Amino acid sequence: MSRLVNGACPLDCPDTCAWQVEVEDGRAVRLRARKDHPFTRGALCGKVNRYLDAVDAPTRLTTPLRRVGAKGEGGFQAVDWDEAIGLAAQGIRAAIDRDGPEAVMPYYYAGTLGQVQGWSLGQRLFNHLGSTRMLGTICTAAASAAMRATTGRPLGPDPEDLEHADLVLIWGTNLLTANMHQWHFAHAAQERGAHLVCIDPLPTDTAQRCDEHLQLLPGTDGALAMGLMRIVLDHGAADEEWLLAHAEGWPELRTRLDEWSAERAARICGLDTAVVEALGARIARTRPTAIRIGLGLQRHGGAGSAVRAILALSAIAGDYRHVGGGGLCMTAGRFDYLTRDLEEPADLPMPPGRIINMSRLAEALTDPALDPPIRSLVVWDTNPAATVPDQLRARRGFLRDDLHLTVLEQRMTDTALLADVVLPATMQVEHLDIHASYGHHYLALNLPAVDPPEGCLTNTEIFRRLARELGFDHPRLFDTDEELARQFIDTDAARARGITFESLAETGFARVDDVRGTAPHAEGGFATPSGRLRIVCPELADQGLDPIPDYLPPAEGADPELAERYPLQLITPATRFFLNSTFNDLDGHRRKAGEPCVYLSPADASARGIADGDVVEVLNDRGAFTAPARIHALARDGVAWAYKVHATEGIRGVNVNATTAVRDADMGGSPTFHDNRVEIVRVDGSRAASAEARAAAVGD
Ligand SMILES: Nc1nc2c(c(=O)[nH]1)N[C@H]1C(S)=C(S)[C@@H](COP(=O)(O)OP(=O)(O)OC[C@H]3O[C@@H](n4cnc5c(=O)[nH]c(N)nc54)[C@H](O)[C@@H]3O)O[C@H]1N2
Ligand SMILES: Nc1nc2c(c(=O)[nH]1)N[C@H]1C(S)=C(S)[C@@H](COP(=O)(O)OP(=O)(O)OC[C@H]3O[C@@H](n4cnc5c(=O)[nH]c(N)nc54)[C@H](O)[C@@H]3O)O[C@H]1N2
Ligand SMILES: [Mo]
Repeated sequence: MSRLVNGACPLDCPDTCAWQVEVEDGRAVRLRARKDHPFTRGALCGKVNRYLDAVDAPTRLTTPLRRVGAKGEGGFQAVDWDEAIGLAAQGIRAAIDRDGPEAVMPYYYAGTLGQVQGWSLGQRLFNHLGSTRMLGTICTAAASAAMRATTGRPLGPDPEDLEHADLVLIWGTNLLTANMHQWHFAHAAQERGAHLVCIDPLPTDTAQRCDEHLQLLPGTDGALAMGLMRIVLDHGAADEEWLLAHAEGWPELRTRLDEWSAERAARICGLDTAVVEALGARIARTRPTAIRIGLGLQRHGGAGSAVRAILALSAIAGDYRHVGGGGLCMTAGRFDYLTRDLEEPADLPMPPGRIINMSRLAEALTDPALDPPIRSLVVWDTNPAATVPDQLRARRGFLRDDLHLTVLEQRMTDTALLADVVLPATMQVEHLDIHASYGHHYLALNLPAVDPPEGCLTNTEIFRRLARELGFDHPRLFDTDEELARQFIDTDAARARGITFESLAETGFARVDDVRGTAPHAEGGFATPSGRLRIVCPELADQGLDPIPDYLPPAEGADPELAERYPLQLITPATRFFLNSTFNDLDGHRRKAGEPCVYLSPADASARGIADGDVVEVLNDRGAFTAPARIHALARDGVAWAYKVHATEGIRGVNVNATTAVRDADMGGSPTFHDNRVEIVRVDGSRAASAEARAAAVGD
């Protein structure tokens, strides 16, 4: 007899799919997408429909481990849970005794987007003990800060309403890879005759399926947005009435646009003026235009400014008046009013701790001036040894003998390999969780379907045991998983919508608003003090930023001196069959993903004597990685790419982040992964080296 249990995909992806687990004899035997979930629509992606492979994988961690031998050698010994928790607590206590609580730092991210397993008791414990606090910037910080400044919170049209737009700009995101279920709604618009434009330096699969592809230079989106606004204005299509009623700062922006022209924008973006003019004219005449703003474009030095300029573009022609029109980046703002932050309950004492930007981890772990140094790092739901910028420097930090590292994990990651204590965690089909979404408007409850392997505990249970071992007794550190899930939606707004733990347990998911089929910002309704969209945001001046939208060049992309030494820009975006490093330990996923490669244009390859398949080194002052080269006919000259985190030495080891920089973007302390100059050189002895060269080498 089998039964079906409602759940949700936990991955860090805008789609947060609703699924059902089929359980037979206590085992999860099949995973099915919910057909009745309006965003999931009966399909899981190519990586998650094999999620159960990860649950049963031979690479799954099922017993606590302590390090034996030197750091980084990979020697571990199985220990029982009491000893493991004792060792983790000892690492924390020793750091506090030596340098105070700020010598302890928690490090977490979105390995699961579940509120319970990701964003509750761990943060409570470390906040309560007064540790260093982590500023969570690694993914969306520039876009989030830009939206805070402009729309107050991440708000916009309902992603499902994109099907009503007549022009859709898919800007800085590869929907078919990273936000697959959004594609359905863009495609539905296309089928109706809408024009789809992809704005991306790379020839992605999404770009191939759009009607037009603007293959601009990386980090120049702000210039494109300014140029397009100027053209819209010149066509007399600025919606003055909407702008004056529902936006702040239109007169200042209009003046700023005097400095812009199609030619100037085209020159900066490396595009034909006629192409920019044509798109501007199309925007001027097409209502509604929708802009799906991706996160890829905000991994550059001028990222926040670019998102602000694009949001201004989304407002200039009055698109927010129409169903499906306007700018859409993330949807988190739809959940704020009906959910609660589980990390900082009001009744839990939380002494202030210093704040460290997670994207600067490599620096924080190696900076001799950091006082106190980080001596105990506790990591969950993330694999920073692979995913933070400046990987080689981070690795040196992780290898410090005076750093105690505890890692909660499901599998042996690059980070877990460097740990003093590894604590095996449960997976989504084994624990309770509750999910909001950053790409649609549905909450989901994930019920445990099966028992975890003996030897695995939920993150929350690990933190309860750690809190007890450390001698804490505040009840908020010991709430059960169900209590936490209930607290998340314990608001009047949720009750008013009939959303309760019980209702979610019954249905699996619930819509959080009624904006589908409406134009929610036709009359403003933004989360700013005035409810208006802030084209000009005066507070930005206090941060040394321009309060009026404008183009801010990328850091390395626009550096001519650096361009001499490192002529190629390297973008390292999402790849289809992994999620960051998640699933890279699974044979099936690895087979589908293929070998990690670096892609470059025919001209860039031939200028370097590189043939397709040659092993090359990708390098800059920070480090290098090697990979086979792939020559891509549609690559733009000067712009190469390699997929993020895809390690080149087996499943772990050096990856693209050996070359990326610890550097903040203009807003939010965001990292700048795609703003990265490199050179690519053929490695001697690579496959295509000429026979003579090979013979000569042997002769030597
Ligand atoms: N299959 C899969 N899905 C994923 C992920 C994954 O690893 N695999 N990752 C998840 C996570 S954590 C996130 S944050 C999202 C990320 O998903 P996206 O928002 O799609 O972000 P990226 O993959 O960083 O980059 C997307 C696109 O932006 C382009 N891009 C880079 N620089 C620029 C620029 O300057 N201007 C413009 N216009 N485009 C630029 C890249 O070429 C790339 O095609 O996806 C999530 N979904
Ligand atoms: N070069 C380059 N680097 C990038 C990016 C890029 O575009 N280019 N993108 C950046 C972005 S957008 C992001 S979001 C970061 C993401 O980087 P990470 O947060 O490091 O993401 P993952 O590699 O997926 O690691 C998540 C880990 O969480 C674990 N996990 C999942 N669920 C649980 C759980 O319930 N309990 C425990 N204990 N563990 C769990 C998984 O096994 C996995 O190892 O990477 C960034 N790195
Ligand atoms: Mo991300």
